[in-house]
Amino acid sequence: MTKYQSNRRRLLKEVVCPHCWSSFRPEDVLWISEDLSLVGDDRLGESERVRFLPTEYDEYGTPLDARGTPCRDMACPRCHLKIPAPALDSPPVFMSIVGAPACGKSYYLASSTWSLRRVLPSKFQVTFTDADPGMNHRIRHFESLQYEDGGRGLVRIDKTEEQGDLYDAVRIGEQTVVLPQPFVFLAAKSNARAAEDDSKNYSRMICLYDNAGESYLPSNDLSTSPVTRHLAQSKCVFFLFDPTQDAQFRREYVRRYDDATVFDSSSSTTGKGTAIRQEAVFGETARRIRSLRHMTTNERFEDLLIVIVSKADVWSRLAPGLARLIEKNPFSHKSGSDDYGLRSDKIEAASRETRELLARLTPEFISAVENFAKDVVFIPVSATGVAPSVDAETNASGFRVEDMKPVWATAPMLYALRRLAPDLVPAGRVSKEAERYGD
Ligand SMILES: Nc1nc2c(ncn2[C@@H]2O[C@H](COP(=O)(O)OP(=O)(O)OP(=O)(O)O)[C@@H](O)[C@H]2O)c(=O)[nH]1
Ligand SMILES: [Mg+2]
Repeated sequence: MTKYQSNRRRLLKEVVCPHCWSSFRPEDVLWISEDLSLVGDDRLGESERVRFLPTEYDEYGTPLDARGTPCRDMACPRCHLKIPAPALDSPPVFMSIVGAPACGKSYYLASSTWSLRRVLPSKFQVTFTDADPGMNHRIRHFESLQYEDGGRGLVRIDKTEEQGDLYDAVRIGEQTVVLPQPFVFLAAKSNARAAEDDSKNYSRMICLYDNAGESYLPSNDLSTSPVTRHLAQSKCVFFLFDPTQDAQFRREYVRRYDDATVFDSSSSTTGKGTAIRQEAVFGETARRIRSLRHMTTNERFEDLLIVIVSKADVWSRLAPGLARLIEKNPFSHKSGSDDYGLRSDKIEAASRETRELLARLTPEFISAVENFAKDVVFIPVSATGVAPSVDAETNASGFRVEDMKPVWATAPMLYALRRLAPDLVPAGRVSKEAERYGD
């Protein structure tokens, strides 16, 4: 046991790297030198700081680099990329965000993390923070761009690219492997709640991945670019189904309301829907999961599959009962207490209504999903609450920060946490009182 281990906190037996998903013992973690003269790494390149296994420590047990400078940052022994400190003591929960190009993945992610930063501490006494601010800078940028700094006219989150600065290139053996940058959050009980219950499960490290939709198309899964292989680890797969890209949804909308302009503006770059069939994207995702997890053809996925039916502001008119249900938050006060709990019953009721609509309009998608997974929940979400506007001069589309009103953006993650980390998100009590006050 190293000094680091004995001096600090209770470490996990096994750490999983959020970049390359290899597992290692905490005592094998590498440290990143602090002294600016110590540069050069065989996996990351000449300009990267030196990675090393420490042998010298200061009086506080902090590892010292070859120049005697105390070090703060750790790295994975396999890929050498930086590991956030909570990775060593908070059990990880991996979650993948999957779907066709332009289905709304990046908007959903930004609205969800932006909303969770508020809802988890204020309602559930759980802090939701960046496990490493540097690693989450892109999502922070999206959150402030789209939800915080108003008064700048129309703004938009750019399409996620398949290459560039969202990925890290690492030399592993003879190959250069391209890995997606994860977003890593720490969800931890607030001090008050942790003091009340002495459960060992005080916190979780939540690792989320947002790929370009194109990375889920067949033939885009290479061993040198394993950018979607988080699917092997994920305890929850969020698959976004975008009704504005579905011909049947469009037809039904035109039949009922005689106008599909809102569908056109919300399916973004592709105008009148895409040529990509979403059940084919789901089929390819299922194929990858089967192959990565060595599942037989008939075996069913046993982890949680949440189908997020995105852009609900556009299509929820097709199901008025559902539209009313999602006007209220899916959490409620527990009677006689200031604490809140999650109303899974409301989410499951919304799931049944959403499934019914999908089964009527896209039976092929429902059948693909339900043949693959045992446990599927359908959750309607609107990341924006409104359709995009178009700038009259530039013809570019975007959203005004002032207009943004996410609907049920926290529901998928709260539901997943309730199932995967129930000590963090308690159940809301269904009481007459709660119903009366509309909680
Ligand atoms: N009406 C409406 N439109 C949305 C919503 N979320 C996203 N959009 C629109 O859909 C477009 C695509 O959303 P993105 O989040 O960039 O889609 P993506 O799935 O990340 O796409 P890729 O990065 O290409 O894979 C956006 O430019 C918005 O115009 C929503 O909640 N409601
Ligand atoms: Mg994107």
